Amino acid sequence: MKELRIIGVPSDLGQGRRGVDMGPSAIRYAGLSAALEGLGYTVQDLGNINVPTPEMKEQNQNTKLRYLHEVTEVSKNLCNIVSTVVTEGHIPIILGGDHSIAIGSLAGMAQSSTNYGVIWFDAHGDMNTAETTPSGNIHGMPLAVSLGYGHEDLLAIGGLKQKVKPENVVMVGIRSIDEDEAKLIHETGIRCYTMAEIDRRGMAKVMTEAIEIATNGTDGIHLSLDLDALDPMFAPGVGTPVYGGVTYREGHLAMEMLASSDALVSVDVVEVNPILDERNRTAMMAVELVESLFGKTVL
Ligand code: NNH
Ligand code: MN
Ligand code: MN
Ligand code: MN
Repeated sequence: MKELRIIGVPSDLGQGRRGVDMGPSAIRYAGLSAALEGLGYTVQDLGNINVPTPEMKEQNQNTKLRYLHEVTEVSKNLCNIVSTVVTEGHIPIILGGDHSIAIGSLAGMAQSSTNYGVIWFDAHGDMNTAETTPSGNIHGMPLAVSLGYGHEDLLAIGGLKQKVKPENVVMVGIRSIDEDEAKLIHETGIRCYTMAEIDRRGMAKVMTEAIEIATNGTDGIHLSLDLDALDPMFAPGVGTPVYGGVTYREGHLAMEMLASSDALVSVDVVEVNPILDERNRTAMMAVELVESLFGKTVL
């Protein structure tokens, strides 16, 4: 059995609401390591990456992208650590922090192969570029960057421009796309399972297809799990909640099906914001989902 390595990235530089930098602590406090050990895994927590706090920095005025320089540095560090973990044959579990950290995790994965499938579990597309972003927040851009679209500093991380192939990328849980962001989704042709499609066809069919797309000829699946994919009823502690999300059981079913696929190579768990949360329940939800992802069953 592969060993698990936990990496914390306490970054809130990629979005506008403070507190998501405490996500790694909240998820650890909710019992992540013990839960995974309970499933029989050997788990090692590598601690947190060093991330500057916004108070230390003047926001760079030369660019529309907020904290571009700092996000780039954090991403490079994460890229190196993820790459080392994968080269050693382990599965990295990367705890955010806002979703900008996925730039570094996918860059790290790409050091060993540019042939991983990606399942982007999110309310949002995260397919904005410097040209299309309405907010300047880099957490709205990581999937675009990983596909080779966006600011050159972000594309240069890890040395190769395109980290993943569009034909093996799937989005699940989507219900909020910015007007200009939609163009890149169509242009790249990535498969986007909206909530409307999940409602109509059911999570089981959607995940069967999603796993098929992400494993078709690939070396495994990277799951990027944004907790705002879940309905705010089950995950209130996120910076940009959107009604009409994935239910408790739909979320678990998706993770259980991924566990059965036996294809998971790495995972991000992002956007948990303890300041906005209710008694750490979003972090607890995150831990529960990760348990299902790593094979927890009833019997
Ligand atoms: N699309 C918006 C933006 O670019 C919001 C992105 N927010 C997220 N993404 N939480 O997952 O700013
Ligand atoms: Mn700066
Ligand atoms: Mn996201
Ligand atoms: Mn989101």
